[in-house]
Amino acid sequence: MDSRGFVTPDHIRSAFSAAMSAMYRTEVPAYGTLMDLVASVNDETLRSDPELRQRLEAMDSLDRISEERHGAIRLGTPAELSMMRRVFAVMGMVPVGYYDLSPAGVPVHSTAFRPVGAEALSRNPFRVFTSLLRIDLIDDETLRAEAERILSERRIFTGGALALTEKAERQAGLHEDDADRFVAEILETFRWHDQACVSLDMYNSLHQAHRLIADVVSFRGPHINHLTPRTLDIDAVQVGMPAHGIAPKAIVEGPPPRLCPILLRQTSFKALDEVVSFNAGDGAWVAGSHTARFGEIEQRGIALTPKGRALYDSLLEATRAIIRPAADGSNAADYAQTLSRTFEAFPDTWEGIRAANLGYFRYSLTERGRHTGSVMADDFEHLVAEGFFRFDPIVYEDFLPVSAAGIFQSNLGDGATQEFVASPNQKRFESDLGVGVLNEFEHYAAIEQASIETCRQALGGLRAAE
Ligand code: OOG
Ligand code: NI
Repeated sequence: MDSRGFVTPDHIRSAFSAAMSAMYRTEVPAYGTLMDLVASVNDETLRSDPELRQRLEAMDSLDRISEERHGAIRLGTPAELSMMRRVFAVMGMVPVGYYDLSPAGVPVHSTAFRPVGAEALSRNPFRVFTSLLRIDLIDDETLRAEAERILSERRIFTGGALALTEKAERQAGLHEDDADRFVAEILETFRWHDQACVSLDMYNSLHQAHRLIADVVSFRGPHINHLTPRTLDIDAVQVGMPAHGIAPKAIVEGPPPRLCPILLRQTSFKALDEVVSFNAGDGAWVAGSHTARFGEIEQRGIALTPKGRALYDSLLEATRAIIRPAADGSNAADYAQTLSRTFEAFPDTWEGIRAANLGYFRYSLTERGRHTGSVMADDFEHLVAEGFFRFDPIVYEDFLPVSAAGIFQSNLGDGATQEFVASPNQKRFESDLGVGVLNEFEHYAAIEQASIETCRQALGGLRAAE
């Protein structure tokens, strides 16, 4: 609580993340099973790897892991996107990064709403991958106009949600009782609706244009479509899923298993076939089904510099030039082997990654550094080499477009890959959003730089590093 009696945005975000998790557990029971599996794998991993535990403790991030998750929603209109931006701002979440999924055959573009800054992230790093439908990619003009009309008529926020968001903006904060009501009202937007707002015929037409278009346009709100806990050992969870009655997708997206994890590895289980009733007019409904909601897990590694990211992208591309993962899993073992072999070109020690300037680190004083007085005439690298500083990897907090496309596709059905004309549209996305998105690299660089500054001050008049 601050001096005016307002709760912090971090507090509201944590409450919202917990409320979403509780809701999704009742809506999608397999999510609860997955949470339990992840918790036991994480416990086991920490027990058998004291060095990992120590590093997470040093980074102040051990506590956040069991609470950590991301979700995803798909919005239909610019107005929904800009209102969602205001809602997330109340929880200390801002748009970071731009992802154009259209080259991968998914008619959306996206950003991730998340906290920034080391302190907020260590309190609760909850993020929401938020997509906006590219309605302009519907070829059929009549269908496009109809989809636009349907979307323009829906209201995805409750009156209470709008009023409390305005109040939070006006007062620059919320008191605890308002914050509780805010969380409850916003939860409504993310809830599943088993009654579609369109007829079965309309649903089928939208579905034919693209399954994702049907998912966005046919419902009253942008139901949360997955919630993803963070695991410390994704391969163990992937292997453990079938024994718990959950069928994982064929391959783990992202980099191969490594001693020093980089970026993000993800896997999901297939979307559920859910009973939905469609509006047949005059108060009548007909039964049908829809697949949208699924489960996902992820393992997060170090955030890469632009140089590291370029190396990651080129190695992933090189792998996929040799072998493309088939949706049915028939070449999964070959793919995993090729991926591991190709990624041998990426250094796999923290020092190697640091020396090649491939990743971001947070620096702190070692015992030795703490017990040394002022060090005047030495440079930063020398002091690192001398053991005055330790360096720990900064966790990657964002997403990967190729992985995201793989996750979308595995849940859209295997035949759903379609070609769209690629046209990066970041400017339009930002104008729909109402603000520019933050650049993820600048943000990690700032955290690294701030940690170096802190070390430098602690050591007295240490000369600036080149
Ligand atoms: C979002 C898919 C992307 C991830 O983790 O990369 C995503 C969606 O299916 O709406 O969540
Ligand atoms: Ni996801």
